Amino acid sequence: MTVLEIEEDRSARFEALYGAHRPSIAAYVRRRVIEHDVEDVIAQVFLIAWRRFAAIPSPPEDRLWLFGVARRMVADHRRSTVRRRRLSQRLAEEARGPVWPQVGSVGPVGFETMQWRVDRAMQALRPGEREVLRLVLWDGASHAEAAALFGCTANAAELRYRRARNRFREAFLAGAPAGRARLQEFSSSLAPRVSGGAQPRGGVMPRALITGITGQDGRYLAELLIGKGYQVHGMIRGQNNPKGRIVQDEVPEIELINGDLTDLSSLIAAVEQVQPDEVYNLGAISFVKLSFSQPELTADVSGTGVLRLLEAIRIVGGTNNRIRFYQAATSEMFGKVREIPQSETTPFHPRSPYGTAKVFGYYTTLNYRESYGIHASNGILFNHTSPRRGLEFVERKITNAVARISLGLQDTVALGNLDTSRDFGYAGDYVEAMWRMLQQDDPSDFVVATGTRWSIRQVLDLAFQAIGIEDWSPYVVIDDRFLRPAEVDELVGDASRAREVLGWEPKVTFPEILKEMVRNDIELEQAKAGGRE
Ligand code: F7E
Repeated sequence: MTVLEIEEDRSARFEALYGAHRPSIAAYVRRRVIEHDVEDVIAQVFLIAWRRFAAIPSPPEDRLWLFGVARRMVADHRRSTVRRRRLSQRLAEEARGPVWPQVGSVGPVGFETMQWRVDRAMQALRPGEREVLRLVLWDGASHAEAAALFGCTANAAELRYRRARNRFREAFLAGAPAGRARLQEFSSSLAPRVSGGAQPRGGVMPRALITGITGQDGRYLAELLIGKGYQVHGMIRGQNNPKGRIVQDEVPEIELINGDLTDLSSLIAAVEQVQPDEVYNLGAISFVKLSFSQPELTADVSGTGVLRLLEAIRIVGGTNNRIRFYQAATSEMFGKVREIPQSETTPFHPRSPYGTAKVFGYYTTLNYRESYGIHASNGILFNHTSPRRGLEFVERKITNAVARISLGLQDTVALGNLDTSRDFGYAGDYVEAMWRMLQQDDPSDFVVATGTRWSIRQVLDLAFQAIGIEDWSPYVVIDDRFLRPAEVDELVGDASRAREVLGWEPKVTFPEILKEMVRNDIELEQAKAGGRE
């Protein structure tokens, strides 16, 4: 049974406006409620939307409103007496605890100090705001229950709650300058029923959401943050994505969440559910050569995807937005370079659909910082590598081929332009710079590079030397298939600003990491060959 079938003739306009959103609402609901209830919940969402169609605040076609209804339905669906009892028990336990554990660099705080800060912040609120916060946060009431008590719609109650929560945060911070991470943890641990997404969590770990979690940088960053005491959520695309299992085997602490940079509603849902302190946008179509054959998809994922994620952060974070954002910008934006070395002030001249998409992402990040005051930073990272680097990128392609040649599994390696040069660093060092950017008081943009330049010929020298071969020419063939319509000839970065402001330095040199990659590839190839025997 669907509402649309029953009511079709009564509102063509409704159908025109909302029919289009049915698939994404359905996908949203399906991800969150148990299978046999899905159709009912979707039908109810549309029934409510249809009944209140005329009263929907303008613009009436705002699909976010429809998602608001869906969220509340999902929240209602999930609510149970058992859950509610567990929640109040947990709140009572937390309130009794003598000490708030350490968060990041902030030391432990006695509960009394925390209580005092909370009381002060509560006193700074208007009576109506206090009422809604007490009801929803402390008593665990749903927005629908709050609405019944206030005599307004659930939607209005939710809005009122959000406003109150934001003002509370503001007042709390005014009394506790060092308490950003702790406050977010505190208020979100007390916000189990908000919009049906966030659930109560124990502890006081800061939360990070990482897009592109299955890539090289996502995996290094997740490990770094987990080591620093973060709860890490990795966004993953598609159903049963096999890469998800690989990542979880490698770093079991990561919690995976569904979402797609090409789907705004899934990003809103992810940000809503995770309630992150920090969002790292590492997701992209990152292979420059591929971007020439899939330019539109590249623009959508690597360019407009940034805009969508920032929109999700803007919408969920509300006024006085506390979510910090990192955008993985790139040296490819410099393209046909205007100066050597390239720094934060060097003009951009991208040479590929990938580069142009990243320039869009860069300026969008800047724009959300300036327009909405979001703590949003761009890391302009030069090439960085590791044993986890994808086999399509030149340096890993070379180390893997060298390993196979040394084991007699392959005779030659086919490459494109050997005369280009890049500034290569170690990915493990570069994720440290990302994190440092988000710990600054003010958002900004930083070049992250080693300042050293290596041509592809030099990469071949180093890799072949690792297996004792000085003259690699018999092993390398040039193949036009690996050439690009437009090339970036030489990149080398000036990371002085990152050094001065972030105190960041690369620790591993390129020859060191490349040697390690050859060793690792030999091991991998031996293991594979062993498995085949
Ligand atoms: O190419 C040349 C190729 O694909 C490097 C991405 O992580 O870094 C990376 O982009 C150079 C180019 O990386 C082959 O023409 C020669 O000049 O390894 P790449 P990239 O294009 O520099 C930046 C910072 C990013 O942001 C990107 O996401 O090597 N080259 N022969 C070759 N490249 C490849 N892939 N394969 C060859 O056979």
